[in-house]
Amino acid sequence: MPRSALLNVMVQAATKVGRSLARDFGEVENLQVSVKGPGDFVSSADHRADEIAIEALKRARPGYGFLTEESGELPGSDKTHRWIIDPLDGTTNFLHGVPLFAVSIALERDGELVAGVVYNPVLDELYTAERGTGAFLNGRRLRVSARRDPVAMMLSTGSPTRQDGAIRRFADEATGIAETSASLRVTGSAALDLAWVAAGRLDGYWQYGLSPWDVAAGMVLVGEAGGIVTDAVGRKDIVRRGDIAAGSTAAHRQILTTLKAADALA
Ligand code: 2AM
Ligand code: CA
Repeated sequence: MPRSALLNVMVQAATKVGRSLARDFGEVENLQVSVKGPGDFVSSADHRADEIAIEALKRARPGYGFLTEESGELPGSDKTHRWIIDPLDGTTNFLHGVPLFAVSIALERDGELVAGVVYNPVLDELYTAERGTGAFLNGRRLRVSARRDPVAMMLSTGSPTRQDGAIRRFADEATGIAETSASLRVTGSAALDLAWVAAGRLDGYWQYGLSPWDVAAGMVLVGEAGGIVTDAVGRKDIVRRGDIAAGSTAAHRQILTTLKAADALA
């Protein structure tokens, strides 16, 4: 199926950002062994990626506003459209030379997410979705996993930082999930976790403390792949609260039930 003009714009921006990230990632791998480490270099890679995304999207759709991790809110003359962008999701992986990172670009129209693109330039995996037309990986249609038995499921989460003060809850919930499913993963990229849920690689995913740019594109992917996305207690308002539970219907149910049981023990 040919891509819409809108998705073409988003894919062009994402692949341009991806090329810049991939180039800089090569340098980060070299800097691993330097005494100073790659920290400063990574924040400039992040800035470069942000600028490339904004410039490409501005050129294609001049009036649209932006919300990006690096630049914050940049209002446009068109008040109905806003790009929500994470130029480099999985920063810690990138910093450590782990190739699990992505650029994430979503479009919001009248406050609703209508399209999402997630691109990992190292694996050359391009995930695209537009509301009502399905989710795709490099042009191949995606469906969330069909596994129904929780003990066969592979689920994923993100670890809190020391500062979050949520390590105890994380440990309790991870224990609950590990006891009831086949396998637990912590990949370090919310955007890729959601893309992988859409692709049926992961059955489900949950995490706290996220921002809109971490999840906006991935939410469209999961929805268009037939999955469910809510906050961690089953409500719809994810982007405001910052916690997320996503998966196939069966995995989503399993996650919510397990989190509730683990939180009740706390
Ligand atoms: P980032 O790489 O762009 O920072 C890692 O668990 C995932 O959660 C990444 O997608 C990361 O995005 C995101 N994240 C957002 N806020 C975070 C925070 N305060 N601490 C750790 N990860 C965070
Ligand atoms: Ca992020």
